[in-house]
Amino acid sequence: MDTTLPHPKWRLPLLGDLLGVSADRQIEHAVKLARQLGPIYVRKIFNQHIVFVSGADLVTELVDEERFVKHVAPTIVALRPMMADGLFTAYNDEPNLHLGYEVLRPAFSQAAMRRYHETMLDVTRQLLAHWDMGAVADVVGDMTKTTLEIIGRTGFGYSFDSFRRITPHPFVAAMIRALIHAQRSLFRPPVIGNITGWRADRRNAADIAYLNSVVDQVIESRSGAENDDMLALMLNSPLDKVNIRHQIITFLSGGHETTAGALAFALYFLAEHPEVAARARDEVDSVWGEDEPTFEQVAKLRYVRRIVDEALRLWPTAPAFAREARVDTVVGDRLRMRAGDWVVVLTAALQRDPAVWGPDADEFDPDHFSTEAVKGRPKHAFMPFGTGMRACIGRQFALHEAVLVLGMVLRRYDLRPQPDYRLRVRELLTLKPEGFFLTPVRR
Ligand code: MNH
Repeated sequence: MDTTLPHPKWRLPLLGDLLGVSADRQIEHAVKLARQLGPIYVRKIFNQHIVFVSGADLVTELVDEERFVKHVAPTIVALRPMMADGLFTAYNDEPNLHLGYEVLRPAFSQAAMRRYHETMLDVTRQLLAHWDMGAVADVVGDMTKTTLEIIGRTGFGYSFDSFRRITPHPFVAAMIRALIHAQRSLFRPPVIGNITGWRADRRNAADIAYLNSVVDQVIESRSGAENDDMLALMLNSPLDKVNIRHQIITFLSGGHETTAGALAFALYFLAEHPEVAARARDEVDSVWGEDEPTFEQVAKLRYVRRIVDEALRLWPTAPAFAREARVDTVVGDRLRMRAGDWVVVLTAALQRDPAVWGPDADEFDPDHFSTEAVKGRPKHAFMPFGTGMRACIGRQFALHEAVLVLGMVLRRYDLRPQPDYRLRVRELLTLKPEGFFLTPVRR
């Protein structure tokens, strides 16, 4: 790999550029470096050189599926103890990747979304009932309840009873610990880290065993009746039991974390921008009226959808993905790659590049997604759901869910932020606002 690219100054023989950058500040740091060093740079982390790309022209080459493919990067490999050859963590040549796609694609068709709509609505009603009590709302906690409940019930006919709990379901707690463990394992010094980390490893093994036991319960509680959700599709397929377990963990976690984060960021921006909230509410009132929305009416909220897009532009909750060269190739005349070499596409920086998004790239403005604005912009400057063959399978699911929830919330409440709150972002493989509360007040 070519290492003559711009790079940070500090180079320690053992740690590389890691000095002073904790495992849970990696994205923040990577974005800062992109601002200092430009659209492509290289970092040394331990003994590995990693290239970060955030320029739209370079990225436009990297999405070319003839030359590049998803790379299962170390951040994803770290999840394999939990998700093995499930769809997200599978290597490109694993048989269960292709079989899994074949089996699960129908669960993400438009017809399937139509079937999930009523359940999504029902969970949203529970959120509103909860917020009707008028207390200060823990936004990330409540969005997590909402999205976990939605994926549990639509995908697997299983409720975590999230809204009847004071503390998060133990499944969520175990998953968060497992994610923290995976994230930290990436920054363990080689060899010695495995010795000092044995206690954490043991804890993690217990957490994963617990996740598996919950999933087994989800499967057992299935009555066998006619059903066409994700679980039914898998149980009636050649996928083996162990792989089904890994797919379920993949969907339960991937299916709720990123969407909960996206909703929480959108609510943060709505609370900070009452003029945007007012315009969105006008749209909801005129398109939905007083009734509960039908499936078709959700996608008609064009402005609310732009709010979701804009929140995902500024804070892509899955903030990066990796691309691997399939052949020897050169990217933008400056990056020579051998087949198998890979780079990180830093969406979190790409989507704020002033060269593409203009001088107000850091400002929240849903009109960044007006028809005219979209027309004048390179297609690949916005990729919160990744790209190509292995782009997010849950994109339509997440968008339907997010627009539905925001529409229902906007129609019913004024959102009062805490006056002194400054946005802090928590990184746990995905991004979420930290310590963000607001008071929903009935109109
Ligand atoms: Mn989702 C892949 C972002 C919601 C299931 N998802 C990806 C990728 C991104 C992504 C980016 C590509 C990662 C990569 O290239 O390595 N996903 C999101 C975001 C949201 C989201 C920002 C919500 C907002 N994802 C969902 C939902 C589900 C889901 C909801 C399931 C119900 N996502 C997946 C799966 C993959 C994936 C499964 C793996 C696809 C693959 O690697 O082939």
